[in-house]
Amino acid sequence: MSETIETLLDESRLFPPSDEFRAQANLNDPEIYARAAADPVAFWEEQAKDLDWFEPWHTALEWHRPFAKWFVGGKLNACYNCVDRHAAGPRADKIAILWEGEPGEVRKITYRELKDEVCRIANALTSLGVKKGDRVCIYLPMVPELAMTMLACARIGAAHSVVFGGFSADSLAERTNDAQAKVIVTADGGYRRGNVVPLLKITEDALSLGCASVETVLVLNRIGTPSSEPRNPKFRSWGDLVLHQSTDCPCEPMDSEDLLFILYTSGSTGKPKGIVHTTGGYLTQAAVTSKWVFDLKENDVYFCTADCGWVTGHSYIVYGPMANGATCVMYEGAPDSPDKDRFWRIIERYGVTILYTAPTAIRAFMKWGSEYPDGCDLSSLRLLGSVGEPINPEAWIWYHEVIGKKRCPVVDTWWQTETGSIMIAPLPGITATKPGSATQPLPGIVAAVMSEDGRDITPVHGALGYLACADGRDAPAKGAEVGGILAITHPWPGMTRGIYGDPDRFQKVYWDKFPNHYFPGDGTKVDEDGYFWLLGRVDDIMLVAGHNISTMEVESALVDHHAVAEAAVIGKTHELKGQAISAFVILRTGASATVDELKAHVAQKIGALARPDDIFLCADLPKTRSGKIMRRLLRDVAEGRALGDTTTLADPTIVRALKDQYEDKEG
Ligand code: 6R9
Repeated sequence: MSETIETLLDESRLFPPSDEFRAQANLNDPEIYARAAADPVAFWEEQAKDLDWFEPWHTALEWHRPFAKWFVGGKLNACYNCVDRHAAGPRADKIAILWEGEPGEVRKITYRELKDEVCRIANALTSLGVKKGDRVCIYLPMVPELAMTMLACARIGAAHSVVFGGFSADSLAERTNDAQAKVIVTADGGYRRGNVVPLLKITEDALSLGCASVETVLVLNRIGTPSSEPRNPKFRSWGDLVLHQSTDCPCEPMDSEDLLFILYTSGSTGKPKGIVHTTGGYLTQAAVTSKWVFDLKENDVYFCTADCGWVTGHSYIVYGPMANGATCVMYEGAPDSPDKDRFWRIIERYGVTILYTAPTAIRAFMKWGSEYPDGCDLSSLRLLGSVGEPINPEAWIWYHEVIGKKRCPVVDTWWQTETGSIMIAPLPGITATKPGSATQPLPGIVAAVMSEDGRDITPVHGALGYLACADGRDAPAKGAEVGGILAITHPWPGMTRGIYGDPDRFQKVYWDKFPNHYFPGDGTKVDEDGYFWLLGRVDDIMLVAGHNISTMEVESALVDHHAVAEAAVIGKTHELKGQAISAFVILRTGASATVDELKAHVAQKIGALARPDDIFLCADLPKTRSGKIMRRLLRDVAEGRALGDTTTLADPTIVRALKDQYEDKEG
């Protein structure tokens, strides 16, 4: 990480918007920042008016830290805003979803057709007894029915909890039980890199672990294998239940603060947190940030490469773009299937104008070589986005030059499952970008950099550089950066309303760190222009290929193996994935297990995404006198650095021996 910081701070290139882009941009007057800052609540009220409300709100914000309520008293329906209002107007025959399956099938679904499909699914769920307030777990591959089922839930007022298809039976069962889901919607399988992911089999395994709340499993036939015949009395097939349903289904009027969805994200304790989002505030921010940050317009063909199993797929495949009536490209599979030019072929085929992807993918494309994008016509592109982890300047420049041909603004967007929507990002018609910086908080968002001891050290920017720090102390010299911990200091509409069923944990994880601010868990620097440089997590969460995985979660999976006595897991800097999972394991006396067996055990417990890259079997781990494992030193060992401060260790010889052994093994 220290190397990353150094490369970031050397970065001084500036990319102002071109005159041509600025002239056509949705936002091009910097005055919006000052207007929003003058009264953020009034500003967000203005944005909420872009949505269709059945009944207006009476109070814009009720704030009882840490719980916010936005647009209180207002009634609306997210599905109505994303589907019906387009299907009923001039966008009825506009393509909403342009889908490509990994094997190559294409489906083009208009807003009118989308409404019919969503209504059928909504009626099917209602026929299964799903009512407003119930939870539905969605465990589907990236097929249109995934987005449709999310919208169908929103239509009838049921909350969805989408579980990414790469999660294991244990993870699916844990999430299903925590949400007390009544129905699981899954498929017989999905395609990934030419293989079939056996989602139905995994769902069966999850049920056999005990999912008492589940009354029905609705099974989509994606693969079409004979084994997809329902084997369990709870299973109902899509063909029997959905296809003959009526295409009429009213939209449930939802209170602005009614639950829209739960999405699980990794927590430092290992137990996933069910992040709660409600309707009015979430949808307002998702919709408006799509328009601002991606400069989304009527004729755009927008391609976000995320999976709907993550928040990016929720806010920037489904809710944000569709609230704007956009055409969204959705792709089922891997970027290198059948070949490493799959994304570029998709862009060429459909004339994609906006691409939103992740640094881990960009680094893989760089490694594969420019010949893949160079072999395709990418001239339709006009804007590029990045999300999920810090983007290193080298990857940023490659993205800008090789994919964007230096024509397309690059928007690096910082946000989280918990924030609901983008928080820190450039406005492409206004902001001059710097490679590696997400630039500034969006209008209406107020962020700060805090010291470890909780002081607000945000530089207050004046015409000649810094005037002072927010806490009144001396300003840093011009040219210096201020480093610390990111905080969000004012409530925002898309903020999570809590952890499902666990208000104490919500308070503890996000609100105890600073007396008045939200603590996202990220480190940041702010430079002399007031630009934020997000530096990764400051807690025990790893960002592996952009996916959050807690060290504790992987450690628990390892010690769950009968041969393991103790395990310590760290995120080790990795060229492509950002971080790779590296584990140090002590086996029980007399027990034996191979490294491959332990890796497979973790994949089976959590999912393939958590499989450690390397496992090092050792005799001892470095611990403090109070018995805490010092992961910082294990990172030094794994990354081949000189050992940091070892004075607090109970026995400093352990880590030195470990380092020698590790280096012997690495050769
Ligand atoms: C949207 C999403 C959130 C964590 C977040 C941070 C990291 C995301 C980033 C970024 C630097 C960016 N992160 N975007 N770090 N620059 N542009 O990824 O949500 O899966 O909840 O992850 O990802 O560490 O705290 P989520």
